[in-house]
Amino acid sequence: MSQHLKLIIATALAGYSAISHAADIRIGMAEALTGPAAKYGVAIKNGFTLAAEGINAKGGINGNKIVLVIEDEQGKKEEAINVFKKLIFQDKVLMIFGPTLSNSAFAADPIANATKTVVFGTSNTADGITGMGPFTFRNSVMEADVLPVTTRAAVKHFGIKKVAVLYGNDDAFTKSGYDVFKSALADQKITVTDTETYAKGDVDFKAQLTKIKASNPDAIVCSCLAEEAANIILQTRSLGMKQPFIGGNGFNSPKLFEIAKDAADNTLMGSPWSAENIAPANKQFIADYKAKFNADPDQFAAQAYDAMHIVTEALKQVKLSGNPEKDRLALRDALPAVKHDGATGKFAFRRAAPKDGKEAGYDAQQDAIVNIAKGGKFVLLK
Ligand code: 1QQ
Repeated sequence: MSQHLKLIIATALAGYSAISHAADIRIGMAEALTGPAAKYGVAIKNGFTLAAEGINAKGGINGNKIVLVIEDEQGKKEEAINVFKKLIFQDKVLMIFGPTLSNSAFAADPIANATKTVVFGTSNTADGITGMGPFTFRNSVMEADVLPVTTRAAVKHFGIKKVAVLYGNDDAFTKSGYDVFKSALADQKITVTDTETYAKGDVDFKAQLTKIKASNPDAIVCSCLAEEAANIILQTRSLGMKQPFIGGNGFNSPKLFEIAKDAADNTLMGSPWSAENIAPANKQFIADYKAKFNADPDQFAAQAYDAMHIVTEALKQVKLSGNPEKDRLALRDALPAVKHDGATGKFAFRRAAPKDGKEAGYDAQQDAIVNIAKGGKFVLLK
């Protein structure tokens, strides 16, 4: 054998062993890093980054390092579609985390399902997300599981009997939250004094709030994203109304308090995560997050952090082949069995019911706890 041929074989073997023993695991992340939803998206990105760095520092997954391929979907449907295509076809990622909003997930997740690529939402809480197909997973707890617990807590804590409802009618998450609130209020025999809507980007809610004021509710139920929620709260107070708010997942952001400050006091909101949970996994997460980002984490960062660990648990069971199609299927088959006890507490997947006779994906099986805003932050409702 010529020296030249030996060299080629040796190089090829070295290359092969590099792939089989220490390959990069490329994971796509499509989140809203700019635009109105960026406060959520950046926290999510931080949660993933922190988790991936921690996992890599401990040797990675069976010796392989996680490499995050990060894309900004801007909180827009069309961008989410573009970015999903890039990640799947060009970057050939193993799976995708994201997108940030349910609204974008309804546009982009079908691409992941059509290409048999796992898409894992850590912040999508609308109904029907996992109905898009068997490759859609989420660890974000559905509004359908959280809101009835929150309204029940509001009755107990404030003794409310009648509420007004306000929601955004052109966003998948705010609409879905409205539907869930509506049926929870009916089930719990809470009277609705008035229902009002707004559209994405609205900044003046005085017309709706004046009608709500005239209907004299005990509390205001708001299915809104954080920025709109905060402005609604401020304008409610400027109209002299003192009613507490009851919100959904959109309220789970420091942005609410950056804008509304303590005008948001007494708002009730449900979430699986709390900064006050003193379980070791959560204490470690909070300390590491503060050390790295010099800021307090939120629920969105915690869910992203846990999701990376959930995928890591699944990948530990998988023998990666280097063939993206095969590896994507292997990941999808390994994920459902994962159980995790992380920053957000005990977690398991729950198979979603088939939709229109089509196989569905997996929702989060996790308990929600109710928080109350006090002095510009959420604390556990005791
Ligand atoms: C959704 C949400 C938002 C609040 C995510 C940031 O829950 O769009 O489903």
